Order: sequence, then structure tokens, then C-alpha cells
Amino acid sequence: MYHDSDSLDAASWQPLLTTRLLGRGENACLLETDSTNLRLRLMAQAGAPHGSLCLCEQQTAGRGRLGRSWHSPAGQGLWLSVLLRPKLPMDKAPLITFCAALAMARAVREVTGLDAQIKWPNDLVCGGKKLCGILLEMGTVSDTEYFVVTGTGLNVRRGAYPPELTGQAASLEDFTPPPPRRELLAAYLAALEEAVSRLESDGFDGILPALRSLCCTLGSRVHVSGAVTLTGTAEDLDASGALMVRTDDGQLHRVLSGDVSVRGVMGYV
Ligand code: BT5
Repeated sequence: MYHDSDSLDAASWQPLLTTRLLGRGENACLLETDSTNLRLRLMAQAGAPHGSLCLCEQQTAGRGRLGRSWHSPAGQGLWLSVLLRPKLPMDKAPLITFCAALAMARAVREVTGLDAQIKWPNDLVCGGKKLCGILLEMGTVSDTEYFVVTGTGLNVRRGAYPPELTGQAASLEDFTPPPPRRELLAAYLAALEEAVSRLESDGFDGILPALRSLCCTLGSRVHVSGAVTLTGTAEDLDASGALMVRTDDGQLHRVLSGDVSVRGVMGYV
């Protein structure tokens, strides 16, 4: 279902851009595609510049992490990927997930006033449920040159997620009249550009205070499963973005994002 006043054509959002480079490269605004991350990877391999993007009304094979899928029905969300060619050593590139989380949290807060928070490491939540998921994928051009495809799936309308995910998923429309997606897009691109440039100039310390203030995982009781399994209190993030969890025996554990699932002991968050 499409909404006439909620177009994602480039002509509808380009006038709202306040960025220097993001959204000003090659833009693919599609009605339907398999996955915006996959499309943008192909564009990157063909030489698309930093800041190029791919978005669509509907994904037929939207991807989550670890081979999981992402529901992306027509007109219901902001299914978006942004191409970055960051000025960062390659081993720091995964930290861009936090820039995307911060930027999307800021965009949602600015445009809707909702209290969107970051669930470490790659979700945005509102009212204890998942509003947005982030999927970062890298590609190498040479030994030192690489690109990052930063994919975000933001649920805007109620139809974004299927009934069986009602217990853990949410959309903006569950809380507020849905705003035009072009406003969310413009606010996100501006915040992403700022966060990435802070990361480039000041390292993780440049985004850590903002991240700490918006990360609802910190201070919570969490259960970590996957490569490690433990239950404890999430105390802080370290300089590499790892979650520091203190178990009840007083030990502090460093949890890396790649291969774990973190759920609140009392629920999803
Ligand atoms: C994520 O994975 O949260 C990353 C999702 C990234 C999606 C964007 S859309 C644009 C770009 N192009 C792509 O192909 N992908 C990116 P993960 O943490 O693995 O969470 C996936 C899990 O979230 C699924 O197994 C479901 O349980 C749940 N899920 C699927 N669709 C959802 C939705 N629309 N809303 C909330 N939860 C959903």
C-alpha cells in the first residue's frame, strides 16, 4: 500500500538534505528490490561514491544478521542502505553500526518526539520493542581500501511487521501518526554524517557520550547467548564498542557484538 503524500522519490527528499555528501552521490529509489544492501553493494563495486544510497518501498529478500530475514512490506517502512567509504582503519569500520544506531535514534526523536533508544548493538527500540534493525556489511576494494554498506530497516507503519512479531516489534505508527518518511531520511542522513565524521576525527570516544545517554541496554539485566552464555548487569561499553557485563559472582565480561544475542532478563530489551 502506498501513500501519495509519503513519496520516497529523490525529488521529494533532496530539497530537505542538509548534508555535505550523504544522499548526494548515486541514488537508487526503487519500488521493489531483493535487498537494498545487496543492490548497494553492486553499485559500490561498480564505483558509486561515498554517500550513495539505495532505498525502496518493498524488499522481497530483506536481510537481518546471521542469515535471518527482515520483513519489509510495501510502503510500510524506511528500507534504506547508505554507502560509506570512511576515513577509518578497516578494523574500526564495525563501529559504524553505532553511528547508524545513534543517527536513527536522533532522527526518530527529532521528527516524532518519541523516546527511541538503542539496544546494544544494532537495534532501535521504543516502548520495549524493536523499531529498527541495522545491518552493516563491508566490501574490500584493495588491501587498505574498503566500503561499508549501512542498512537500516525502520518500521514506520503498523503493517511493517507480521502479527507473530507483535510481542517484540513496533512501528512509529503504534505510538504516533506516522511522519513523512522523507523527513526521517533527511534527519537520519544529517545525523549519520555527523556521527561518522566524529568517529573519523576523535575515534570511538567522539560518539561514546551520546551513545551512553541513548543506550537502554546499559544498567539493565541482560542474558547473553551465542558464542558465550551468561546473565548479568550491562555496565558500560569499552573503547572497541564491546559490552561490559558483570555477572553475579562479581566478574566483568567483555561481550563482542558479532555472534551473540542480548535480551533483557524480563523481556526483549
Ligand atoms: C537486524 O537483524 O535487525 C538487521 C535488519 C536490517 C534490515 C535492513 S532493511 C534495509 C537493509 N537491506 C537489507 O536487506 N537489510 C537492511 P537481526 O538482529 O538479525 O534481526 C532479525 C530479526 O528481527 C528476525 O529474525 C525477526 O525476528 C525480527 N524482524 C524481522 N523483521 C522485522 C521487522 N520488520 N520489525 C521488527 N523485527 C523484525
